[in-house]
Amino acid sequence: MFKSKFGSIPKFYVRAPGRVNIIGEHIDYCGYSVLPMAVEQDMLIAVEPVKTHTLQLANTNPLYPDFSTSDSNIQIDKTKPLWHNYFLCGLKGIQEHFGLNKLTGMNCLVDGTIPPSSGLSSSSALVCCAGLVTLTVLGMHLSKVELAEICAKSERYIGTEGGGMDQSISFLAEEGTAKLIEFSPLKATDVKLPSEAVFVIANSCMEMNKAATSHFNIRVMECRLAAKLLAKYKSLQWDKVLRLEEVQANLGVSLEEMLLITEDALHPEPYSPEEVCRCLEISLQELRTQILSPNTQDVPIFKLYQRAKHVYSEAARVLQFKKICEEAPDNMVQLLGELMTQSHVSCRDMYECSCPELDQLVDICRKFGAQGSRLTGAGWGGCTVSIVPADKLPSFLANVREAYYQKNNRSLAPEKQSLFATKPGGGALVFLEA
Ligand code: ADP
Ligand code: NG1
Repeated sequence: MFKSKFGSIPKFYVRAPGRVNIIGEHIDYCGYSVLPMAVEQDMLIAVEPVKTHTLQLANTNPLYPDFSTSDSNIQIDKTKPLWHNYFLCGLKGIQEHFGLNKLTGMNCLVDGTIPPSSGLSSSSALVCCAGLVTLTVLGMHLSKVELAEICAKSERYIGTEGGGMDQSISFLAEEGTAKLIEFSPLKATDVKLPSEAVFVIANSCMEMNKAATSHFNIRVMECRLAAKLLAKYKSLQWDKVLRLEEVQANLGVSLEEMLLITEDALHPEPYSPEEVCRCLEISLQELRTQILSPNTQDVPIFKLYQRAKHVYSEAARVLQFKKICEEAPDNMVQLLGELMTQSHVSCRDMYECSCPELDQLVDICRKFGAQGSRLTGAGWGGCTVSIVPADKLPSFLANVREAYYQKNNRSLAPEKQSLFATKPGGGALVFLEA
């Protein structure tokens, strides 16, 4: 296909994997550690560097049209998350890092096997792959941590205010181990998963594109506002605070104490923008221009209590999960499963990022032998991840296939990657010709 598109053959190939987040949802952008692993599904890009400053992109999937540009001033339209814009995010991040103002010329053919908008990070895999492609064409070098940080920042050009989990695991993953990803400074530590259990991904078949709706950014802003209100309540310098983790760090208290402080400081009834302004003693204009993102300017209510409760409790569950993996007690799979199910309940009830199909799928997975099950990734659709005792895997897969997919006429098509067991895969790589 590369030959027929560009009349030449590729000089090298780059792959970057998607990921499944085992536990720690919607907390990376609050500064808290998460626990993902890379999946085998990835983005693969075949590349030919060219001397002209022209970028030509093609895709093996006809859903994604060809794109080409020679414009050195890389523009990314935040209102339309078209596929080539994710590539441009990665490219722009690297060019800016090195202060380059001429477009890096190349012909690229992209091939992806990660189901899109399903919580397995197809978007970040594409951004990371494009970043590593650009770095390789330029003949420059960066550490994996630097690459992850650059790509986390540059994916925000698409308009979503994400944390850094997806880009970090795409670069820092290693085969055979999940990772605890910590931020500021970015660090990945091995977490050995139980050998007697299997992690199974099931796709609800409901797609949700983060950049095309405001759901995701509303949550980021709710967490930001909750952090500011909590900081003000505790007489901290609230205007400098952006993330819930900063409040905890400034107070020097435990996550359990932060849950109690949240109960004292915030109320469960939703906050109107006017009430937020009264609490912070700022004007609506200041709220909009100095705190909120462009696509959350007209949000009528903010659920600050519920979002903060989710974040602090989820951050604690991640640490408990890691501790159980380290101590490996006899009932380890059951304990890990309980944490995963608690995480789903919190995502569903406090964070409101689930949907009826995900809830049904989680129930079905638990009914047929999963010790725990939860939505994974941003939510509002996409995939679940379940922990299943290895000896129950065949019956689990057969029963879930029948109860969720066949009964409801939902797709088992290979491209949907509907239901599969997965193991921790390796991170991004460049394949050069020998
Ligand atoms: P995810 O949760 O998978 O990261 P997003 O909704 O954030 O989902 O991003 C999905 C977008 O990524 C798609 O709409 C598309 O623009 C891009 N994308 C995903 N897979 C591919 C692919 N194989 N080729 C090109 N673009 C892709
Ligand atoms: P998805 O949509 O699953 O790739 C998003 C964010 C993550 C994280 C999760 C929720 C981006 C690129 N990704 O992941 O950083 O916040 O939601 O835990 O914004």
